Amino acid sequence: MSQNIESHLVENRVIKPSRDFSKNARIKNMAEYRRMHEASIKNPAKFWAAEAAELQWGRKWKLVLQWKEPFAKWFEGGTINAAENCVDRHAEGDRKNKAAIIWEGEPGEKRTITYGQLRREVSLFANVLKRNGVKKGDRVIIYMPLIPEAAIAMLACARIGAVHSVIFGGFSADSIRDRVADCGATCVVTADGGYRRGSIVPLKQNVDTALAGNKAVKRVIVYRRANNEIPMTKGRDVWWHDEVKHVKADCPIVHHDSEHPLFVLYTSGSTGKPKGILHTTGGFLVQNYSTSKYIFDLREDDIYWCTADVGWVTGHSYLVYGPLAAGATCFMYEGAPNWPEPDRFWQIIEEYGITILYTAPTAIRAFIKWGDEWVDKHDLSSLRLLGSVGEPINPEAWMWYYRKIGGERCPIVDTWWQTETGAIMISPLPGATPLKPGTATLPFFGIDAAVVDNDGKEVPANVGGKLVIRQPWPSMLRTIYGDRARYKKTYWGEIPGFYVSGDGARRDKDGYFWIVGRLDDVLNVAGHRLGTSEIESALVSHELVAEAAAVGRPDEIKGQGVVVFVTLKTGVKPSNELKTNLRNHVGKVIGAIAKPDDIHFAEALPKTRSGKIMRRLLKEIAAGGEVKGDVTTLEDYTVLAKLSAQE
Ligand code: 7RM
Repeated sequence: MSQNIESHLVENRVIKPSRDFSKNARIKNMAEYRRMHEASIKNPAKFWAAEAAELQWGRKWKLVLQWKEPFAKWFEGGTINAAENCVDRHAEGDRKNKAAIIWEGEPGEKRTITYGQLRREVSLFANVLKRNGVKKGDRVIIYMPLIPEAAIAMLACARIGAVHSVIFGGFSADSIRDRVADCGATCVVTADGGYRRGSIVPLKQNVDTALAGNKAVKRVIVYRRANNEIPMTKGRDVWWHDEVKHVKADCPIVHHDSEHPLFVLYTSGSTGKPKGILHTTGGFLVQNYSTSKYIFDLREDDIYWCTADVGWVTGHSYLVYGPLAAGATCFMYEGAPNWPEPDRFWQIIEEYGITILYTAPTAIRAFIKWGDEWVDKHDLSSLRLLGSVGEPINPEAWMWYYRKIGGERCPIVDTWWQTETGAIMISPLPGATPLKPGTATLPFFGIDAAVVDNDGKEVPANVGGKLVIRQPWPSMLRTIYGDRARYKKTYWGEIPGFYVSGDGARRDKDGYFWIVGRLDDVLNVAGHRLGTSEIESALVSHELVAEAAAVGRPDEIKGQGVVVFVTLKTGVKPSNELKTNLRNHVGKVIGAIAKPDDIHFAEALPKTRSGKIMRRLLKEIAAGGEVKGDVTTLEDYTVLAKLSAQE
């Protein structure tokens, strides 16, 4: 039996960057990319030092990298302040009155905050934190709606060297309780409530439930957002708007060690129990600044919109730290994409003249499902660059995004990275890389990515294996909070010297990386190891299918049978005939080996709050059992009940 993952899906479409885009891009062609990438792999310290030099440091570093596997120190001896780089640096000179954040609330309120104003807001709140006893190194939980104050609170922590841990506004009291305890937080920043699909999420109430019996948390600072009635616990709870009245708008910058912790973020991964991923300051900032600049091709007049919530890593890296370090104008929207109607995103793009849109495949598949008529109502001609992150993007969804949203004018950067990697690792460069729908293409500068077998040996083209990184990079996680042994074992214990990502991948003849899914999800059918993404993409390429998830089910003869859960486009009726058609369609696109044994039609698939399909749960359903695993990261519990109940 082969240990490698097999690949059967063939994608031949290639889309070259337009001359117009390349002309103005920082990296203009593949020769330039290859030359720079090669040099950066031979001497990563040189590349990263040049990028770091574009930021503001208190004291310059002595050593770019100190590597004692698996522990890295980047920019050793240097001191830096993330808030200074994201805010103060732009608050003087030409960008002082430039919009840093443009925000729209779900009910429709609009706010614009310039860099000058952002410095004032961040400084005020940093002083509020200090006034409330928060000191350098203390952990602060941020549990907020997607409002500017979420970013302000993060940057205020960074300013004084407090370590933030942002928790999704969609998570429950239980999730808060676990995370507060795990990171030993002493302060919680929250809001009375936040808006989601027209109703109010009771954030403060969840915090109260989570903190029942907790003695470690001394302060809860509450921002008034939704005006819902909430109780305030005397001696513990204070209002944000009252507190700022007592402090000055002047909070001088203190530079922290480059390796000073910036934040802990709990992974809401689709498998297992959440881990507290720890990131530090200098390296995180450098790689996020650098990737924002090269991959999103940021320009002074761009209005850049990353649709991620601050509660997941994309919100940290590409809604706050990366683009602000680059002095960009960031758009932020609080609510749901289908509120009040499924065209909210397109309306926003038209109204604000968004130029760069960075979103997730789960959202793109939802838009396809809702129908083109919602897109057709709007003028999207301001867009010039599109991005995708979070899951493999099915080639058909990619084509729709390219044609329907990008008007065949905008390059798509399909960016592969993880909470653990802290910043983008594999991605096209929009002015240089010829695109193929469904692949994140090639590694960023300084990133030594490879696809290897169990012994760490690179596999030939089009053979699947483990996606690894063979050299440390600046924004890599430093540890799992409070558990160095688990860090070592999980990421560096499998293949000596290599970071193991947990993803399966293959490289094509051009060296492009195709992610075939999480290795825990790989199917084993009659000795053939099949990644989930190819089967799913084959289904999504059928005109009636919106979304699909493939899992294995124990099979006496084949080892595993293929079971798929399929969501149909709005208005399409499920039928047995359609099942037969879909089975044959997969057979035609991939081959008989991947033909599903079972097809379940589902109204919706179980997903994490960040939109990743939770195949682990579907696997339990496919095997005919109940769902027993951890479901705390599930977005919508009713989806599970509906799936289990149906035939
Ligand atoms: C940024 C983020 C990480 C996992 C990762 C992959 C999957 C993310 C892509 C992707 C294919 C992509 N962090 N993933 N981006 N797969 N193509 N462009 O998502 O920690 O929440 O998830 O997400 O499996 O390991 S994360």
